[in-house]
Parts: sequence; C-alpha cells; structure tokens
Amino acid sequence: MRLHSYWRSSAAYRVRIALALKGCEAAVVTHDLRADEQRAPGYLNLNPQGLVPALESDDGAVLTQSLAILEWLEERYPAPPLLPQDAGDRAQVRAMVALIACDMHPLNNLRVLRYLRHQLGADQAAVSAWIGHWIAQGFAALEVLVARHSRGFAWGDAPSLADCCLVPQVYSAQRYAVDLAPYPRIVAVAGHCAGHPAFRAAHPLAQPDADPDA
Ligand SMILES: N[C@@H](CCC(=O)N[C@@H](CS)C(=O)NCC(=O)O)C(=O)O
Repeated sequence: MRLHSYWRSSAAYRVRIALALKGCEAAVVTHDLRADEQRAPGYLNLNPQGLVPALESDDGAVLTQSLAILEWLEERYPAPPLLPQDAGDRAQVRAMVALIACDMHPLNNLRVLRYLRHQLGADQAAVSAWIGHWIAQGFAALEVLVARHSRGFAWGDAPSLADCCLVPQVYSAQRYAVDLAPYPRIVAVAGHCAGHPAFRAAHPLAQPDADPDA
C-alpha cells in the first residue's frame, strides 16, 4: 500500500494511526501542502479534491477521504477492531469521529484559513480567534462524551476510530496554541494514546517529511 500524506495533516495522521494499529505496512508518499504539491496534476489524477490523504491499496484501488479509508481498513483488516461489537456503541464512537472530522477539522484546515486571509482579508488575530472558537466549541462537547465513555482511550479501554481522530485534533490545537486546560479528559486520552507504539509511529515528528523548524 502507498499512503499519500503530509506530516502535519490531521486527516493523514488519522490514517497513519489506524494503519499502525492494524499492523499494516504502507509506503509514505509525501506532498508538501505549503508548496501546494497536493494540487500537482499527477496527484489530482489520484484525488480530484487535491487533498491528503489518499491510500493506494495493494489491489490497485485509490481510496480518498480519511473516514472512508478508516472504515475500509476496519472492514478489510478486522483485527484488532477499532469499532465496538454493539451497534449502539459503534454509533457512539462514530459520533465522536464525526464531531471531530466533520464539525471541527474542516473549519480550520489550510484552504479555509487561506480563504479567510486572502479573500476575506482576515488578519492573524482574527484567524487565531476563528481557530480557537471552533476548537473550543467542538472540544467542549467532546469533553462530555469522553467523560461518559472513556476508560483510558476515548471510548472504552482499547483504541478506536475515536482515538484516531482525537489525537490529531489535539496535536492541531497545540500547534495553534489553543488552551486545553478546560478539557482535562481529552488531554488525558491524548496522553494515554501517546504511550502506545502505534500512536508514536504515526506522530507528525516521526514522519519522513517532518520539518520541526516549520
Ligand atoms: N475530509 C477530508 C479532509 C482532507 C483535508 O482537508 N486534508 C488537508 C490536510 S489535513 C489538505 O489536504 N489540505 C490541503 C488544502 O487545504 O489545500 C478527509 O478527511 O480526508
């Protein structure tokens, strides 16, 4: 398999975590988002949206959209499971996933922030306030769900798709210097995950294109 990735991409980070949890090997192909490499014609052939991640599977399929890739990995490589057995429990995990990946992350990704800056004329203070607002709103709700369901990991006592999404979102919040003190349970889950080898292997700073000075 080949994973098209960028070290600081939250969506690619989700897939890297799931691949590592499943014990799947994937060669990493990097695209520097700062240089707009995700819009190069060759990559647009793979993913017409011009976004990372994309996963080329061993049978030649090209998969896009991180949540679709996570669900595909879960179906194709069922062990270890990243969704609970019970349908109601699975819905709870998927609700955490959607809260982060559908209602938080899209508001703060590169193309949206660029639009705020360049088309709407927002200065850095306004952009930072925007980022902080949406992260705070999402994390306030997620904190309640984690309090209900966590026993170490975001849902229960084993890693799930919720952790694949929570950990990158916490990394992103830290990168934007958002105060995480109001969300001690989310921070505790991220800390718990940080001790797991799969999460360590997927960390942005462990990636071949990591640029700690960026
Ligand atoms: N919903 C998509 C979002 C993908 C996405 O926004 N990727 C970002 C990096 S986290 C990206 O490629 N951004 C490039 C850009 O905005 O131009 C997914 O989950 O895969």
